[in-house]
Amino acid sequence: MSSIKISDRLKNVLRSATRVTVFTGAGMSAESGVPTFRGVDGIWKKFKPEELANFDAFMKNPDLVWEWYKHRKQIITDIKPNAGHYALAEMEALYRKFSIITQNIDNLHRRAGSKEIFELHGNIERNYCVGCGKFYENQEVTEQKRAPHCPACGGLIRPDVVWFGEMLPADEWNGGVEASEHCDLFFSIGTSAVVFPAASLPQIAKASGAYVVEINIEQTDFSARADEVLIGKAAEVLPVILKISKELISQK
Ligand code: BV8
Repeated sequence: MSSIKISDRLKNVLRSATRVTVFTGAGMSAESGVPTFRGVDGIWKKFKPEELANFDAFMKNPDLVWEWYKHRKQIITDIKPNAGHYALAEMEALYRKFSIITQNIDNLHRRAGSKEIFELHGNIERNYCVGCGKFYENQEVTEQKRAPHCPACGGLIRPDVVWFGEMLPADEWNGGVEASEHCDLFFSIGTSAVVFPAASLPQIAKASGAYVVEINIEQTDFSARADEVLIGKAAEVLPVILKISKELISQK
């Protein structure tokens, strides 16, 4: 039996909730083999993510930034959703309303079968031209070593992700705020809660009266404000929560 213990309070909320919102960060995909954002891997260690994930860096050295994203696109191509992604996809059917708000750009929630997903920071499988805005799928551009140029207008093509200093896509952000303001239960999973405005969502949920549960392998800047902190790997904790939810709801 798993060593993961959840409180009676959380069991009551899992049984009675009608609306559940889940907020995820890079730790959600760690067991799929995606390096966490601040644990930047290998050759990229010499760069701080903030130095590469910004528009000025791209315009100053498009080939370097493109090569970093090409490296990350390759990682994403080779990996699969983990048991945590699949548990969340299955939990969706247990509740009247179930929303996922992710900071991740790896598309793993969608590939695991989740339906309502707000991608706050974009998606690494999409690209667009900075000149005319035309979208390009990865297979149209990724084999190019250097930053590709738009056949339609000659502009530089960039990954469709939100860089530091850039606004989050309005629909995704507004959807994420609404899902945080109107839920009975809010999970904050695998995020260091340091990148804003995304990191304000757990606080918004708390202020709106949700029961807020953090799942992480260690304490974060938000832990003290959570109602409950479950220390463990997302891919191990979430299947346990799914199992308990199913049992509680079947007893209703
Ligand atoms: C903006 C896409 C405004 C690119 C990313 C206050 C308010 C508003 C903005 C700011 C502010 N203060 C500073 C800012 C600016 C900045 C910011 O927040 N900087 C930080 C560094 C201080 N924010 C922005 O620039 C945002 N835009 O504010 O625009 C504006 C206003 C007017 C006009 C113009 C603009 C845009 C931010 C988006 C940046 N893009 N990603 C890409 O990925 O290449 S952010 C990047 O960090 C990723 O999306 C990542 O998801 C995100 C957050 O990191 P985490 O997901 O939390 O990952 P991390 O590695 O940090 O942590 C992993 C966690 O998992 C750890 O806690 C670990 O313990 C845990 N873990 C590990 N393994 C497991 C696990 N947990 C469970 N199980 C495991 N197995």
